[in-house]
Amino acid sequence: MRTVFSEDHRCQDGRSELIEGQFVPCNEMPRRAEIVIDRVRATKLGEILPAQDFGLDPILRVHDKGLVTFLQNAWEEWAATGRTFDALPHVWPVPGLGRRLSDSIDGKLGYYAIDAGTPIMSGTWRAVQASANVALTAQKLVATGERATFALCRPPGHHAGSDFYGGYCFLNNAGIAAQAFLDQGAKRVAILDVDYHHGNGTQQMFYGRADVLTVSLHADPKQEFPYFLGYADEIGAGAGEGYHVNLPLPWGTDWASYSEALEVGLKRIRQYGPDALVISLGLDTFEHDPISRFKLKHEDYSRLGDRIAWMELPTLFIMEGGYAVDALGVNTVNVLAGFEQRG
Ligand code: 6XA
Ligand code: ZN
Repeated sequence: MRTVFSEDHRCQDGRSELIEGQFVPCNEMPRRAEIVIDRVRATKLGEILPAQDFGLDPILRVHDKGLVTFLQNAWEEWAATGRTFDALPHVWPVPGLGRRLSDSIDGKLGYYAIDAGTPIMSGTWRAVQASANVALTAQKLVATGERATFALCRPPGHHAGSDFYGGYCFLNNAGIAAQAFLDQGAKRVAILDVDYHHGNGTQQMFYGRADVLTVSLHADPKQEFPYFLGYADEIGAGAGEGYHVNLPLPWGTDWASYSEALEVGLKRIRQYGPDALVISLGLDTFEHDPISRFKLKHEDYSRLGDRIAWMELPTLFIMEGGYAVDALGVNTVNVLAGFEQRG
C-alpha cells in the first residue's frame, strides 16, 4: 500500500492544551507522524509519495469560507496584538450569549473553536493545508484505481465541521476526501470512523445527506469528548435520515465487544453499497493511550485491518488520533498490513 506524507505537518507544533483544568504539553505532537512514517519505512509497507497541491476548491466543498479565511489569518491577527504564545479561545457563544462574529481575534477564536485544546501558531495553516492535500492526493490514487492508500494526515480532521474546528482538528480531511470521491463520479461514499472519539465534524457536515454514510464507533459521549454529540439516537435529518450511525461504547471496551460493534457498522456499510470507503483511522483505542480508556491491543489492529479488507471496497485510510506515541507506528501499520494480507 502506498502512503502519502508531507513534512509540513511539523509546522503544527503546539506548546500546550487545556485538559482537566491544566495546561499540559500538547498530546497532538509532530513526533506522532514521524513515528508512523518511520514504521511505514521499516516494514516496507510501500512507496511514500509527496502531497500535490489541490488549492482551496475541494476544501470549500465541505467547509464554509468564513472558517477557512479565519484559519488562514488567525495567527497574523493574534500576533498583531503583541502576543507570542499560541492562540487559544477562552469564551464561547453558548445559546444564551448569541453567536455574533466579533472583530476581535478573541471573539473569532471562540466563534469558530469548540475547545481550548487546539492551539493555533504561525505554521498552523501551512500544516493544515498540507494535511488536506495529503488526503486529496491519496484520494485521487484510490479514485483512479488503487485498491487502497494511506493518507498520513497530521493534524487530524474528524472533529472539524463545516464551520468549526477543535479536538486537535482544523479541516476535516476525511470529509474533504469523501466529497472529492462524489465530485469525481462516485454515487455513494461510506466513512467508517474507528477513532476513540466521536467523529462529530464528519457527522455534522453530512447529516442532512444520503450520499455519504457515516458510521462511528467511539467512547460514549456520556463519558467522553466531545460530550454533546455521538449518541445512538443521532441517525441523520431530512434526506440524511438513516444514513448516520453511532455506536457508542463504554470505558474499558476490549476487542471482544469492540468487534461486535464493528460488525454492526460493517454490515450497514455493506447494505449501503458504497463506491468507496474512507476510514478515519484513529489509534487512540489502544490500551495504553494516555487520554483514552479502551483496551485494544497491538494484535487487534491487525484484525481490524483484516475486517475492513473483507468489505472489498476501494479504501482510503486517513490518519486521525492516537497518543501512545511509541506504539503508534506499530498499531497504525498493523491495521494497514492486516488489510493488505487479505489479497
Ligand atoms: C480533549 C480530547 C480531544 C480529542 C482529540 C482526539 N481535548 N480526537 O483524539 O479524535
Ligand atoms: Zn481521538
